[in-house]
Amino acid sequence: ARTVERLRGAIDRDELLVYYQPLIRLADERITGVEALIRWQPAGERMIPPDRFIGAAEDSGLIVPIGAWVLQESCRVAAGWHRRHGTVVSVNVSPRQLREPDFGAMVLDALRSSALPPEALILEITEGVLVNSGVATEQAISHLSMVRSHGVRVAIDDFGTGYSSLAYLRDLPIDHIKIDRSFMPAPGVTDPASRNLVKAIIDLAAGLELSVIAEGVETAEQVTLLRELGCERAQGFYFSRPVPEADADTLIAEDH
Ligand code: G
Ligand code: G
Ligand code: MN
Ligand code: NA
Repeated sequence: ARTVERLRGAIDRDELLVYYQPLIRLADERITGVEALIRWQPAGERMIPPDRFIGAAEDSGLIVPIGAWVLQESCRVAAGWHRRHGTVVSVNVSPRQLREPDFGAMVLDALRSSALPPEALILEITEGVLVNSGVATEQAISHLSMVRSHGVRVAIDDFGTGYSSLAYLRDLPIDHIKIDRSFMPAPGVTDPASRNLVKAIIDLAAGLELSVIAEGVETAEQVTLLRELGCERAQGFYFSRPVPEADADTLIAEDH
């Protein structure tokens, strides 16, 4: 309850900020985009990571204005990077946001006011949003289909951690899958099963014409494996942690 009270004022007090983690094309290890990741920096206190407040923001509904702010802010920042370097931006969307009737209008508004082309925006959703049956699911699908018709791309985040049904990958409005970091073989682990699991996901995606982003890449061995298996893009501490806007700006500029 205290978290919700404090979070309520956080936007007005300018305590929220967005960090950016580079998305790397494995073929040449260049930065092709960034994932926007929210942070909360209350004055004079330690920074609060999203795990500590996203849950409360969802339960209280505050994720709706907060999510709109993250989208506005990251589209604004990414528009400059896109103009200069052609990079894209990937933004996390909570299930709660997709229950808002004006979700699609909110997205198009963020694009218009930032002048970021729709093709340069990826929305990340978790698979649960699309596979439970019911009104909320249908509404989410219709929102995503609408923004997709304007050119926005949709990614399944944390792929492989949720549901067993795979039919949705074929039937639903999706462009990318992000392989959850729990699938990356741990350092020193060379058993065929771990490798084959990653391979199976990459091959499945290829068969459905979905592009793959591997998450949580921390070692050179993982990079080599992913490249061998034909994975297109990756992100993780091996390349860069999520960093403040100014640092991301430097990373992108130095790379292009
Ligand atoms: O940034 P970090 O790696 O600590 O993120 C932890 C979790 O918080 C991740 O699951 C991420 O998807 C989620 N998260 C980060 N930023 C946002 C955001 O802007 N909106 C939503 N809904 N989730 C976010
Ligand atoms: O759920 P989502 O994919 O949005 O979560 C992103 C989260 O993963 C962020 O909290 C980010 O800091 C974290 N992350 C990014 N790269 C790595 C990595 O290489 N290793 C680990 N352990 N976490 C990572
Ligand atoms: Mn994500
Ligand atoms: Na993820």
